[in-house]
Amino acid sequence: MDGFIREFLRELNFGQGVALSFSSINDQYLALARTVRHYLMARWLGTLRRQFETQAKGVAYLSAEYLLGRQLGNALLATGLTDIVEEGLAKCGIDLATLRAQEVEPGLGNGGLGRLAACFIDSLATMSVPCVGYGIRYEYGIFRQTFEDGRQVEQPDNWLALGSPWEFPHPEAAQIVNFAGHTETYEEDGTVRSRWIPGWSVQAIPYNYMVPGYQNGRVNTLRLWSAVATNAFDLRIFNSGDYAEAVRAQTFAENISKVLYPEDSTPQGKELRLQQQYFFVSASIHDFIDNVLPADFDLTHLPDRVIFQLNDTHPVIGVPELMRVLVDEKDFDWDDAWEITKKCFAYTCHTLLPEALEVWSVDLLGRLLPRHLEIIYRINDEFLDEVRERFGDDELRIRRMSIIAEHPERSVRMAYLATVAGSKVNGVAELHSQLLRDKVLPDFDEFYPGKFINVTNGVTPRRFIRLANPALSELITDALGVGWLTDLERLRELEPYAEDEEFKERFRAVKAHNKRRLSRVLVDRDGTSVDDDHLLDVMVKRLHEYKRQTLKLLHIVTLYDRITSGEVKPADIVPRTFIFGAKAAPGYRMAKEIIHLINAVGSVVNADPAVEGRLKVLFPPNYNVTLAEKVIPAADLSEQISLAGKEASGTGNMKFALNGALTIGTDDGANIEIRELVGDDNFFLFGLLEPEVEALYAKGYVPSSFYESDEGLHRAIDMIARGTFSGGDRGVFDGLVSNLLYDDRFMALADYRAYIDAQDEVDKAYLDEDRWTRSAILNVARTGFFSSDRSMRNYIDRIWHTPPSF
Ligand code: 475
Repeated sequence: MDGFIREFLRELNFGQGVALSFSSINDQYLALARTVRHYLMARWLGTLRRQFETQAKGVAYLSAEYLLGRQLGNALLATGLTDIVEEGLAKCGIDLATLRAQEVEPGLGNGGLGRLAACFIDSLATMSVPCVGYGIRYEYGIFRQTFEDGRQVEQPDNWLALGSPWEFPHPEAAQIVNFAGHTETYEEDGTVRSRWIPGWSVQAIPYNYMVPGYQNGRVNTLRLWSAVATNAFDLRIFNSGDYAEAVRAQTFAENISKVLYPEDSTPQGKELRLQQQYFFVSASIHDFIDNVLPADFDLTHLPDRVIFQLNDTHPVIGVPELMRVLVDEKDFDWDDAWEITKKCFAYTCHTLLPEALEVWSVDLLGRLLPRHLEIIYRINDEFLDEVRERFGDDELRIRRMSIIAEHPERSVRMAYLATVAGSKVNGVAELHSQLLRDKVLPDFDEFYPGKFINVTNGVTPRRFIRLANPALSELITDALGVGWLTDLERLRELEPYAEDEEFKERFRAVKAHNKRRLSRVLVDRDGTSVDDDHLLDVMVKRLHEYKRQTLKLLHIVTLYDRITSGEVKPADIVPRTFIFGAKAAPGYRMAKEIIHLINAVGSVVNADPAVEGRLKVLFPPNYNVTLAEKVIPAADLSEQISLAGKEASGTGNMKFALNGALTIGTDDGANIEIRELVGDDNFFLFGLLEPEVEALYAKGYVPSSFYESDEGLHRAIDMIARGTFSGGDRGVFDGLVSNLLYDDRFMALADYRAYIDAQDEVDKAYLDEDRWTRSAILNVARTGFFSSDRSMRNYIDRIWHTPPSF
């Protein structure tokens, strides 16, 4: 420990340049972070050296998003230094928890997809599998959400402002990324070839981040790219004397990595977004070839060294880019290049919503990446020839399968390109993968037998159990000993403890402790609190109509109505605190109206003495990974209520179950697998099944008929429409109410009655404390399957073939 104190004070004095007695909390945090990273440095360098020596095959994970969460706690856990550091700091009069709270989380992702990438790279490091995560170092991550009069207001997330002790810039390893211009043909050795004469270029500067394995001596790398203007570009303009123009060019270049697009699941087709995608993918592919492979490497063998995993379609432009590198830069002939490329990519799809499938207009793509468009056309021509060979001139089929869509405008379907190029295509939960094959890409499934597989998502137990829930972790370790954190199926051994009175008592104490801890956090950040004896009912996820936060609201309004109308006495209702956490994409109007309504309902319910102590609605702003780590361990009930067939997987659902919350959920995404594992008795299932949803759409869904025929629903909607939550003003939520009554694309009204009935069952179950605890323990014991280590094992065995290295 003395060694640690010495190192820490040295960092504070010589790194940060302050004396302990004059240091701010931020000084102390930065010095501590740098001290901790020293302890990881030897492992990192060792990993890089061994990687270079063995040249083992590795994963290059290509993702536009990494929603990492805070780094300090995870780094301490990985090194096993937490206790020493805590005691050492205490000797200096410093509280570790205070320094941990000082860290601003890198919010370089929107939601599930970005958080999944962060869980996956954690698991790969822990499993000693070679992996480089490639992405973008956004200067501004996901916006900070505030509320003004109940409405969402977005603030810039300047996460780098107070210093960024976890990153290592490497300007010497910069890559040049070209854009625009034109292509020209030329003749060489009697063949006609094409080449790209780019119009402008930017530099991509890599910033490296450590990805420490859990106490295994390995540290992998996350390499995020930042855009700056190229020197050459600047110089030319500077020399022409136009200083102002030169500075403008610099700003233009730096815009590329300026900000994360806050749309989740709804691509906007913006040019800057395509620039971001090509920027990081091109830099990454070149980086891998230049810096990870030896100088004399024969790229014929590239598939033996790397698999580029495409995290959704955002990096799919990497397919024509690798073709361009091989054919135009490395002189491969087309067919050989295509054989190599097909083996080097695999594609994960994360959605089923048609509007979420990314397309780029040929016009835009041709302007920004003219050579890539040519390559895509040739890939498509040869692919469609193969289709014709198999199926004859089935023109409808050809149109359906073409990578190039003709309507409403000519555009490139990125999911199709990824499917044609990828060695495997995977969905993220059983149902999702099934629907992907049957509904989204059926022609491709027929054409490529065996290409489509399922890999159910997972979450890292290091962050989401050990770090987020130390009290539960200690209880588990007391029962099972060590080792379960890297072998999560061992949680099964907890099953007998579901009948053990002493264990149950301790389990309840853990939940109570986590509720108090959450309450303190909420008091500090928003001046709200959670009541100890309330059932804590939580819905945290992006705000989306298909996720149906509105259905949750209808339940709350119904309970409120039952009390205020005198139908039930306040004392006869199970007291609940509801917590919402959700950001809406800034341009998604309906989502923003739903946020407004949640806040409006909260204001009225929380201020009404008639329900005091019985119902409380909290909506802490700016839900992020940091808050998730406090909310999830405290929850009793996990809300997973998407319309069946719409949520690809969900990963929050897994985190809740692993932390001993019971799920109320539809037959959707990974909910299905959770229920199968925990058992029907320990899961509250409700709602239409996916085929029933389809049947109802087909026959013509009339939401108002549900409103007409269900009194509870009628009353709840009328309360909103009447202005109960808007000071009597009927206009405020008119759009939202009309949408529910006359459109309701995601069938909240159709599922309302089943949901309310299931919630009434929840109340009954909660009143039986013993039964509830038993179920909660069984949820923990039976969901070890959802470790992202297991997901990674599936990818490794079935897609990547990248065994652990050392
Ligand atoms: C699914 N994000 C979850 C999770 O597999 C699933 C899309 C476009 C631009 C930016 N972000 C996105 C997503 O599509 C996304 O997060 N999808 C989610 O991926 C991990 O568990 O069901 O909705």
